[in-house]
Amino acid sequence: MKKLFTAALILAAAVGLNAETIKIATQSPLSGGQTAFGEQLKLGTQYAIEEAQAKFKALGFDLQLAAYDDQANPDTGVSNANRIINDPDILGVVGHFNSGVAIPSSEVYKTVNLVLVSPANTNPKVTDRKLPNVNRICGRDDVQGPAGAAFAVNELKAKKIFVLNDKTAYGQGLAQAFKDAAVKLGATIPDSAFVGTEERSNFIPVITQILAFGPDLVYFGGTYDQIAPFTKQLRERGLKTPILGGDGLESGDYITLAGAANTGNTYYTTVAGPVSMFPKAAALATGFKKKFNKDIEGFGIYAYDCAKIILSALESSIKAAKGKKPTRDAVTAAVRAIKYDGLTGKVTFDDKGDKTVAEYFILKYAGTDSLADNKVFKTISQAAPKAP
Ligand code: ABU
Repeated sequence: MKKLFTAALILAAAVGLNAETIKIATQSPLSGGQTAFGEQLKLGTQYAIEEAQAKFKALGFDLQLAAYDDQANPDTGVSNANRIINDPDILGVVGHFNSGVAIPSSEVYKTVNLVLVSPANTNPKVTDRKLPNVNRICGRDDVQGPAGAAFAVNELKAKKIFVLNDKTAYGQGLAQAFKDAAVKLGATIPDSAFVGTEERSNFIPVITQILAFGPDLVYFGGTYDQIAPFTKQLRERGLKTPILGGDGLESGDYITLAGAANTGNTYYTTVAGPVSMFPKAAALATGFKKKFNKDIEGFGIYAYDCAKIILSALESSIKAAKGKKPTRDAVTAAVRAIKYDGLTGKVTFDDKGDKTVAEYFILKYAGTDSLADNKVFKTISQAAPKAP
């Protein structure tokens, strides 16, 4: 009888019947205007998880993705975060896309020391709170904003700049960082030319203000779903000056939404460089297209690396626990200590969870129908600023 029981156990292990479940969650907008970004984040993570499933099965674990739609909304993110911390199988989170959602949601993860690794959140406050469970592999807006300002003033020779923002933690913070740096470099940006708007469709009132001001550059701290209709309406009213934005502007959906207004006079800085900047991501790009019938974009590659970092931390924690399911505390500590050579470069984290040295890219929309045609003007590698 005992022999039969042992044989049944071996057979069950072999076919994975008694494998314990480990889940990695994603939180990103999977509905609403920023779905293109949210999907990249989810699918990049899914790709890494599916690649690792056989390896984890051999370790005795059934590895799964738990994808949550935070709708780019802080309340939804927090509500999902409460569901996530109450699922004991979830040992790590890749997310969020929006800093304004990541900041309150990460306070919830902190209560159980659940690790978060972000491919996209750029607001300084995400890591300046020094939470032990919060990390990001992308750069920060207090570097991205000044990089955009230097490009606008020194390269595009902008002197009079109108600055818009979407009133989110990301857009407002980035626009402020841009403005402060541009003014220091000699640009003119009076208070009347620094405007926050949550408008998504009718930009005529603010365009009237812009036309009256007569800028030689318009900066917009926001995301593609808002900037594309703004661009269309601005161009329809005859203003041909360059538009510059941050990483929220980098999406294939900007091209679709801007339509005929995608004329090649739109520039952006980004913290998640395009596929062309990462030769090691070529196989991922091909596999992603085959699996999901979509082109991978910068945030998809960064999400893949975030998931791989959590997977690597899980593996080392399982080993340290002699094959048992690791604790959230163990995985969180292993992520912070990681030395990871990813598709986007080498990752180590500083004492507040920032990538020790992050990359920033400056690009121009090519005016074609492919994001991959956009030209990289400049790449900057910079150490994360210290917390205030
Ligand atoms: N950095 C991309 C835009 C999202 C955010 O940080 O809110």
